Amino acid sequence: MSNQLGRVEDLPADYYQSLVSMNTLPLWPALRSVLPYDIPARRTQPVMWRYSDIRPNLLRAGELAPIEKAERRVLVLCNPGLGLQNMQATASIYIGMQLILPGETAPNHRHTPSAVRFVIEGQGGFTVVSGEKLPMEKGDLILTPPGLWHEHGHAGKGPVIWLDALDLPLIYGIDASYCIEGKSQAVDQAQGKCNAEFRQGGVIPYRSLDSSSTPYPLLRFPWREVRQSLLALAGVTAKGELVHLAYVNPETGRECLPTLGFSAIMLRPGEETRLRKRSASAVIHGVEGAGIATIDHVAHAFGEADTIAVPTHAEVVLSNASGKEPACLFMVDDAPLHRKLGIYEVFD
Ligand code: 1HN
Repeated sequence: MSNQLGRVEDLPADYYQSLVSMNTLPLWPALRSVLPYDIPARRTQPVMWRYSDIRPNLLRAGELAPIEKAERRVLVLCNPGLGLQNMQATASIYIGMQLILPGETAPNHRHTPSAVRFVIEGQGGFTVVSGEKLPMEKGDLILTPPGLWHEHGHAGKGPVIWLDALDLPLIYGIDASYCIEGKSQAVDQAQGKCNAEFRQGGVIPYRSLDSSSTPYPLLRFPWREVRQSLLALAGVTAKGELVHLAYVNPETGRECLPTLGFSAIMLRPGEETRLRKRSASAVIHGVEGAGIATIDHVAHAFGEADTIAVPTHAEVVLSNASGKEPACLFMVDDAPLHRKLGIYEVFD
């Protein structure tokens, strides 16, 4: 164990200066900060963003920033522990809330970061991904995988607001983030084709057994069906066990995007439950009902559309505030990234 490594001040000033002048540094004074013992240095704070704070300011952005001047009209949820300007909810996860108004279009582009939308409110919004028009209904999860064309539109009335989650901090952090603009896509397939082909878990188009035409066969996960699945699972899950569903690629049964994972949790009436402590970071978002999320012993009372950052290695206890109604949560995490890197750990 070495907690007494040499400090910069222990070195002759001229020696240190000469190292700096040739763009080098000694490792030993910095080693413990980049490689601490037993638990990572966690800059991510367990903060909560209240929808009641964000919503009026997002609507104001609708007046202040015309869509042509914004491209995407978004307020970014920035973790103060990571520096607001870095636009990170956790070290790897970007979260924003996006507003589109009736008749507006957010132009077509594709980029290296992976993205998803989770719809918070409004009717008539849609996203076109790879030529497929995907309706946006409250609670729907819509994928825009890396490299796929996507654009948004709004054919209804009133504001449409959704949560964006991207692996932007990761992709930007490896100098790999860029986008390409394109002209508006021709919508050349029946609306929601993927939801007709991959209608239900456990049954997939027969041809999928021989070859996948795309690594992302299912682009939209309707909340209506996820909610029903949560209710069914709740009915057969022992008391004290978490009612937790993963969104997966229906052809592989594995995670549906390369770096980010998505899941839905139902807290039954009166239920209090602990999440398993693990290496991944996460963002929790209220979908239905209200409760308390205690992250590393700090309690956050959450309601619908409130969003909470969960640092790596955190202790998380979730409880439903109601004894009568279920509470539902949507979770984004970077567990797929950890698994790919061979660093995924569950501690209990
Ligand atoms: C993006 O492409 C969207 O397509 C939203 O709606 C937010 C934040 C950073 C980089 C790309 C979108 C984004 C983004």
